[in-house]
Amino acid sequence: MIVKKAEHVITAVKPNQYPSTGYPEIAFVGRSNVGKSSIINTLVNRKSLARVGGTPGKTRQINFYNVNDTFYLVDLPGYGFANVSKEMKASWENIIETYLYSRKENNLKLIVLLVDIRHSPSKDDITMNQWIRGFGLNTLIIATKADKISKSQINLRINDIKKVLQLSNTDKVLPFSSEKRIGIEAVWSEIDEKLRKVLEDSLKLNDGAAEAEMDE
Ligand SMILES: Nc1nc2c(ncn2[C@@H]2O[C@H](COP(=O)(O)OP(=O)(O)O)[C@@H](O)[C@H]2O)c(=O)[nH]1
Ligand SMILES: [Mg+2]
Repeated sequence: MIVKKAEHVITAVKPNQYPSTGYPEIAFVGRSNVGKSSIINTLVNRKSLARVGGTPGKTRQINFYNVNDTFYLVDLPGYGFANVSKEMKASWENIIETYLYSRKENNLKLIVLLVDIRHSPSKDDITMNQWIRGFGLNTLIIATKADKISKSQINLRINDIKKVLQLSNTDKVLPFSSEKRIGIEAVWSEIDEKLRKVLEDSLKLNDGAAEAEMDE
């Protein structure tokens, strides 16, 4: 992916604040502090487009980033932080759930679940994984902070994550590091594939419409 343009479009809470251009969306979800904002910066090659390392749990909004006027990278609120009130937990759950509900049919083409490569997925990660698969969404798992472990450990950790999340053999878990820039190509190639499908589908629709016109 050649990123010619990357800009913050809006910080949204309610669906009526979401962008209305209809561009496909790739959304990032995961625990607070797992590296969601960092991966967005790394993918678009910008130091601080998305705000990194904010007070965990403070960002209960959804940030939309326009890439190349073609699609959005979407930074969803982080979950799983300690010392959070029930109200606050319900509030982020509601924000994520509302987003998934309103975008699953048309806009949302891939949801990327981030887990820390060093740890087994948490209860919240397991719930989130089941939840997004329940929605029937295309899902990609990324194991972040791969620079924090030795190369020889990477496959062991990936296999543990697969096991705990009960993934099938065909499900991918990609190691990633914003710090050491590991895995960028692999993640873009997954995103590219989904965006290509969107384009193919819209061409098919157009073809269908043209054929219908010729039949008349
Ligand atoms: N070592 C290392 N630290 C990272 C990596 N990605 C993010 N971090 C750090 O983890 C913290 C949280 O990152 P952030 O992107 O804000 O996480 P978010 O809360 O999920 O958006 C920050 O201090 C980052 O510098 C990585 O790949 N390697
Ligand atoms: Mg963040």
